[in-house]
Amino acid sequence: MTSPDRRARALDALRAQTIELPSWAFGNSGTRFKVFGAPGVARDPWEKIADAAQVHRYTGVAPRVSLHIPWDRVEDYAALGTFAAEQGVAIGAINSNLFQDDEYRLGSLTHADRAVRDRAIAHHAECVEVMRATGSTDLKLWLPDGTNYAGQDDLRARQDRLADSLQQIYALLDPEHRLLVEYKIYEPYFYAMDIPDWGTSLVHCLALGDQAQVVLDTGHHAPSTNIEFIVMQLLRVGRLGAFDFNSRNYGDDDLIVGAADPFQLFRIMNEIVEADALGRAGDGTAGVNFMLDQCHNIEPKIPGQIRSVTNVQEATAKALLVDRDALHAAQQAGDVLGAHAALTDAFATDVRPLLAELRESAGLHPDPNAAYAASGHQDRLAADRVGGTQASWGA
Ligand code: RM4
Ligand code: MN
Repeated sequence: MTSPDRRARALDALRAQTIELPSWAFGNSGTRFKVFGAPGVARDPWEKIADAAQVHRYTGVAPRVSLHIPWDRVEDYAALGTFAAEQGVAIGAINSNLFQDDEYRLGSLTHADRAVRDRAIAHHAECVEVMRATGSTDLKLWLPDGTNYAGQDDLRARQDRLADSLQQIYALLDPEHRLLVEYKIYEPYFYAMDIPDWGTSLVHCLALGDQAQVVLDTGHHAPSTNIEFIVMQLLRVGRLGAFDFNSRNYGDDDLIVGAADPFQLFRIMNEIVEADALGRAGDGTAGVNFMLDQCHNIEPKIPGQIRSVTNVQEATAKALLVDRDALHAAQQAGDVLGAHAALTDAFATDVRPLLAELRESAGLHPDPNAAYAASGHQDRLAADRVGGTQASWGA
C-alpha cells in the first residue's frame, strides 16, 4: 500500500473510532491526602453527562459515558438515558462497586459468608436493571477483593467462591449484554488480590461463556509489564472486551493516557490495528470498548478528558500509518532493524495535521484543546454551578 493509500485508510478508521468517557472523571478526585475542588465541577450525574457531552462536542469521537453505581444513582435511569441522548451521547458501561461497604472488609464476591456474597451479587442485579433502563450493554466488574497476609484466607477457596458468584452474575445478563472482568495487581489489598492478572480474569471468563470478556486497565500491572503482549494474546483468543486507559509512573496513578509513555500507548494501538480490532460491531456489543478510567486531581476535568481523547487518537493514527507491508516483509526476512524502523518511523510521524483534517472534514475545529479553551465554557460553568455539593470520586 502506498503512503497516500495508508493515509486515506487511516482517515476512514479514525472516523469510525470511538472512545468512552468515565463519569467519575468529571467529579472531584484526589489522593488519600487531599481531594481538591474547583469552580464549576459537576454536582450530579446529569451534570457529569453534560460535561462528557462537551468532550464529544469538541472531539467528535467520545459518544458514550460510563456510569458508576452507586455514585451515579438516580431515581429515573430511563430519564438519564434520554437526557444523555439529548446531549448527543449514550450511556456506556455500567461499573459496579464492591469496595465501599463495611461488609466487604474481608471480601465481597469471595467472602466466606454467603450472605455477604449474596449482597454483592444482588448489587449486580441492580446494575443490570440500570443497563436495561439506559440501553447499556456492558456490565463492568472490578473486583477489589484480596488479602493482606499470607495464610489470612484459603486462596483456592476464595477462587471457588468467586467462580460461583461470577456465574450467578453472568446468569443475570440478557443475550446482548457483556460482563467485563477487570484485574489489578495490588491495592486495596497488598498480599494477594483475587483477580490480580489477565490470566486469572481470562480463566474466569472462559468458564463463564462468550459474553464474558477481560478488561485491561493500563495502570493495573507491575511497572515493567509488556502490556501490548497481553493485548495481543487477549485479542488472539477473542477475549479483550475493553480497555481502561490511563497513564502511570508508579502505581495506579490514573493520569492522562499517553502522558507518561506515549510510545507504550502507540505499541498497544499497534497490536489493535494489527489484529484489525479498532472498530466495534455495528450493534455496539462486540469488539473492544476503548474506555478511559482516569482522575483529574489538579487539572480541569473537561479539558483533561479532551486531551486524553486526542492522545488516544494520536497513538491510533500513528499505528494506522505503520507501513505493514514493509513491516511484515522485514519480519519475514529476519531484518531486525528494518522491522523495528517500520514501527519507529510511524511513531515519529507528526499526525496532528492528519487529525486536523479529520476534524475539519467532520465540521469540527482542528484543535479541540484550543477550541475548548477559547470557548469560555469553563467560566460559564463556574458562574452557573453555584451551591450544592460537587460530585466526588467515591461518593
Ligand atoms: C478502580 C477500577 C475501576 C474503576 C474504579 C473507579 O480502580 O480501575 O475500573 O471503576 O477504580
Ligand atoms: Mn479501571
